[in-house]
Amino acid sequence: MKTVYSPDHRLRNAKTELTGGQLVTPFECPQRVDYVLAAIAAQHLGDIIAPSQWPRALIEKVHNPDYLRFLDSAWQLWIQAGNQGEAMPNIWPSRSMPSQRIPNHIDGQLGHYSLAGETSISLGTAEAAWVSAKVALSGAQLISQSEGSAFSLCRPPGHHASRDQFGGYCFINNAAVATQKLLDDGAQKVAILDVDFHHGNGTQDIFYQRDDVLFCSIHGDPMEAFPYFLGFSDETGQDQGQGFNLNLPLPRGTPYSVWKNALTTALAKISGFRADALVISLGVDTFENDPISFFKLKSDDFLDMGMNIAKAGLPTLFIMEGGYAVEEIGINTVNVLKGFENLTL
Ligand code: Q9C
Ligand code: ZN
Repeated sequence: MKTVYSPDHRLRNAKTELTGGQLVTPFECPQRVDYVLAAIAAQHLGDIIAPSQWPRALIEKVHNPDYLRFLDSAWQLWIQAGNQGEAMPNIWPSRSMPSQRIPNHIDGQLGHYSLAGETSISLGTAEAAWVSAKVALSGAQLISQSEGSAFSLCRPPGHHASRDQFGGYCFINNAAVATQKLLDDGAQKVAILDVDFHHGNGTQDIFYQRDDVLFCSIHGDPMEAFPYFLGFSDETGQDQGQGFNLNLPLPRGTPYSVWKNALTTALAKISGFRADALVISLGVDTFENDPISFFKLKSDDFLDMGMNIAKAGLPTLFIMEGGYAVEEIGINTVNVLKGFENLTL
């Protein structure tokens, strides 16, 4: 399987994440990709290729142009306002003051355009997010050109980003960008299976009213886990999209034996949808030793996960999302891809 990768992910190198009332070195760090690349080489997964350039218009199909302009300008506005640290939101248009106005001040803009407060914007963040989206688009192009599978080694991740909000370490929704590209290239229907530990709230929201994209997600119960306010099992889609969204929340301590039953349920839904292509939001933060998650998957379980995904028999694009047990992220990620290939070959 080919991997699309760019070293420019390193432009995202924030120094601060707000967690537990402290500013810590972000869990979502550049070294994550180093470990995935090392495992791709060690396991002989296949060629590593650079992304192409793509028009901004392709990203504007799933993100609002004003949000993208905000991303491009946020760091400069933040510095011009005299700030010393990295840009972080600390006030939002919340229930009691639900304003639609977009403030002039950067502090107000950060609140308008964010859905969580842990993720800081630093110098180079926007540039890295754009490159990550290009990695996703080039992966989608491989699938459109009849590659049976491909891996977009995206960083920063994307599945928490909505049309006009960043958060949860995500800025541009790479899986949504790739899905829309597959549709533009001729796919009639695309299924997305999000196996990251966290619910893919951004991806769900972007496609919630559509019947040409089925979104399925297996994740930590939002009553107990980020993003807390979306990802419940009664969210099944809206209007034309009614019936095209499937959430499978699972409790603390879930082992693979139970997780696998949810996978079977999701794959049955995907089979009934009769998609032309499958996009996997591949987070490996379901791993037992992940520092911010609470499932109990073991490294070998990711091989079985990949094998079962292959049974869908669809052209499949894997998009890198989360995974924060940095030293194991490589083997866990490549195990999914190897498991997929072992059944396909
Ligand atoms: N104390 C992805 O996996 N909350 N994002 C972290 C840590 C945010 C995860 C709390 C988690 C976001 C792409
Ligand atoms: Zn995650």
